[in-house]
Amino acid sequence: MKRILALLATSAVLLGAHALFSTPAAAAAGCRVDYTFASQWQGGFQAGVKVTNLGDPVSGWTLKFAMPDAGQKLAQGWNATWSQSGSAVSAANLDWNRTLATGAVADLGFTATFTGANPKPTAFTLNGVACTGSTGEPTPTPTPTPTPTPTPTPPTPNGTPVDINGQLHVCGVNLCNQYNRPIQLRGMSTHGLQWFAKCYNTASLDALAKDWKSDLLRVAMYVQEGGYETDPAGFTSRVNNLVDQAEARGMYALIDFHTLTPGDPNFNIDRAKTFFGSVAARNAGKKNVIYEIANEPNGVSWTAIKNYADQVIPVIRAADPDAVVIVGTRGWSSLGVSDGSNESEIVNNPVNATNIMYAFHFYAASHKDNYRSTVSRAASKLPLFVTEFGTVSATGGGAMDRASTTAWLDLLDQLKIGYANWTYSDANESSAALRPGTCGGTDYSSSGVLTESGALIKGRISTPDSFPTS
Ligand code: IDC
Repeated sequence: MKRILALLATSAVLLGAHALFSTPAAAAAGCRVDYTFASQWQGGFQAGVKVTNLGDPVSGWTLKFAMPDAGQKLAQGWNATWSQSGSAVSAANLDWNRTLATGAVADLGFTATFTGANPKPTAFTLNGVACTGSTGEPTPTPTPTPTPTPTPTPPTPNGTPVDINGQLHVCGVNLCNQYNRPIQLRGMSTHGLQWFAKCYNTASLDALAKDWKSDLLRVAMYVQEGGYETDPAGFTSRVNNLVDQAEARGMYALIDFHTLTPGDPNFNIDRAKTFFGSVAARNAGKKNVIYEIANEPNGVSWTAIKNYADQVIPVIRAADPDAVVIVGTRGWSSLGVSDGSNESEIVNNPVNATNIMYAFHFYAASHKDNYRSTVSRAASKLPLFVTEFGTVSATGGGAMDRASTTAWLDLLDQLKIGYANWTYSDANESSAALRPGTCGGTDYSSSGVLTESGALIKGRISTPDSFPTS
């Protein structure tokens, strides 16, 4: 069902782009392209393409360029409709970014495979006019192995993520630290506590904090499927214990009320009020707690979700007034996209509270360009947090999609959107970061315990944070 809806949404975007060809677009009188290698891996790379319109405003555009090496093949692109024929690549506007005023920028990107050398593309044009200001001009001598743009590593002072950032709050569309500066938190989600409690012990949490350098632990407390509803006091105490474990290691704890089936969070509203009233009172004095009140609403309108949020948030605020609260969104926290909608229903009818963010979830093999373009657009209007994502398909299994995961994480880095990966567990499914059997042992640190997904995500999470301190 999710897949069908996603396909329909994709076709709608493509139809929208087609319709534009009947609208004559003014020719651009000039343009500049800033082309960057965002990252590179064995046989593949990701590039950013920023197009600045230096000419008259346009109401529809196509960017064209040439891949200089026949082995460079576009895998996927975002924020435009991409195609390739031979070495010629074209990227046509989507509906939402069709207009480009003079000086305006379209921020595009793509992933591609390559064999042999990997020089920069050449001959950028916008609506047929050469982008002479381009920094993506042919390099006189193609560099055989370009160095990926290094991530700037500002001097982050010593200390854990919670030491440095302290109590968090929402500032505009960002998450800000105690210095009122935007930060991005990168970390892992537990699997369901009712199934994988043994994966959260001293050794595994030490490895998560020290080796993975995880900024946060999302504590996924299922409500159904053998979760909270079967033992409210027991699950509340397990969650509190993990909040303490995260705090002791300087990690933020994201308390996830993991509703999934039934999809209407109102089904659990009394449980939610009891649970959040209790955990908020108990943890009010801590700086490391973030509340996520509904994992993935589905089969339910935004109005119903908002009604739930408008009732549950005051319960949290009464006990813990300054904590950030994250609200799940329609269509399995897809900002509505998996239901054929988008973020505008939230923008037009936001939750009645401050210091809140909205959840967005993706599974990289299932959710691609149309979801990425929604997030890039929505991120300028709504505070977003990717409280759950997988490198695989939405079933939690199937092949890992490295290119799509890389595209997603680069986008989230660029937008400073925090994220938690599903899952830090040894579940027998490809989304799990640890190989089956790991949680029965004591080694959580060697590379041998990591799955393909775990290795990719650990590589992303363990890079230095950039947390401003003034
Ligand atoms: C999946 C688990 C799987 C478990 C199932 C039970 O990976 O082991 O049997 O839940 O409901 C979500 C949900 C998350 C899912 C995950 C993968 O938030 O609970 O976990 N997923 O399907 N949304 C999209 C994908």
